[in-house]
Amino acid sequence: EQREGEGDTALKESRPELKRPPLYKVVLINDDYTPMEFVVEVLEIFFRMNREQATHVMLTVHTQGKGVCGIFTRDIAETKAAQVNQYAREHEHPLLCEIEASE
Ligand code: TYC
Repeated sequence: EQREGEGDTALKESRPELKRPPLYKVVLINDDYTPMEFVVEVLEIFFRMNREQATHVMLTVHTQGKGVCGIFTRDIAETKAAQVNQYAREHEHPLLCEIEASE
């Protein structure tokens, strides 16, 4: 059992047990070289944020060292992180995107 309180409640109460998949945070890591504007564009393109949301997340990463771009199932999280890292390399920026378990 991954989450507390589920048990065999479904059987006892004949309530369907809806299993939620494990979730993963996609996080951006700060560095000294990637331009702020590029990070904002990445957040707009790959995480469908508007400029205000993207700027807020970028500044969180810049000041706190890392920040959450979104929370997804494992496949989606891995794909998003890989897409961001490939896009950053194509533009010769050291920007790093990682995933970490959530919950
Ligand atoms: N620290 C970078 C700068 O001052 C900006 C930056 C923000 C870089 C977020 C990476 O994930 C990042 N240009």
